[in-house]
Amino acid sequence: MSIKIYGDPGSGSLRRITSAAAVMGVEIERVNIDLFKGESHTPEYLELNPHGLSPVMVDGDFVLYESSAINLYLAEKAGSDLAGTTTRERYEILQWMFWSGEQWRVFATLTFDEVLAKRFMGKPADESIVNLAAAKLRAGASVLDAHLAKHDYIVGDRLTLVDFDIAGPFSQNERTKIPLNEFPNLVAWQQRLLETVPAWADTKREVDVRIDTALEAAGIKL
Ligand SMILES: N[C@@H](CCC(=O)N[C@@H](CS)C(=O)NCC(=O)O)C(=O)O
Repeated sequence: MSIKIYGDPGSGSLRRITSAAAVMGVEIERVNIDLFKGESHTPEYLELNPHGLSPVMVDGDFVLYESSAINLYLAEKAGSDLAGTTTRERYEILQWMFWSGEQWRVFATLTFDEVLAKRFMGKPADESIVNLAAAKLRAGASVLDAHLAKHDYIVGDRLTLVDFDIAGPFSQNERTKIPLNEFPNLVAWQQRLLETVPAWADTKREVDVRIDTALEAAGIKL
């Protein structure tokens, strides 16, 4: 039975899973949901994830949400080293994953909601939220930038799942204008991922086409 992944092709979180699955050679069946049409809030979808968020994984009778948890599950199933091979490596990956969820991506998502999602609803962005998120992102980015001055990847000088987690905000930064380009080592690491991990480049194109097409259809110029 195939592993189903529900998500919108424009989602940076779906991208974290589809990229990791491709690198790990895990076959997945994509189930498209349209977030612009609110399809993560239908009664059927809320049975899968009562938070109304995507992506969601369904593997037989096992339903799992949160992209990092899904990636860890897929890595364990595939016996992949992307989740780390030693105790130290595994816990460093978890450390950065928790940090990324609580202190990093959340501010990129907040910016997306203000700058993009609200435009689709015909509402203006709340600049105080955008500014707060930018300050938080700058604080995180300056630590990442110093870390990446000494390392090619986030953990262990090779690609792991947490590179996709922390790179997630790059999925929308050209549109949301979050301040990532001020940090040269962060940008160089992102470029390295795009050049050395074909799935990361493929999924960037998928996100760009999906969001840019939706913006054009709605007549929104950023
Ligand atoms: N922490 C979650 C983030 C999930 C999330 O923010 N998903 C967004 C798309 S990237 C979503 O489903 N938004 C729909 C909504 O807010 O209604 C994960 O890592 O999977």
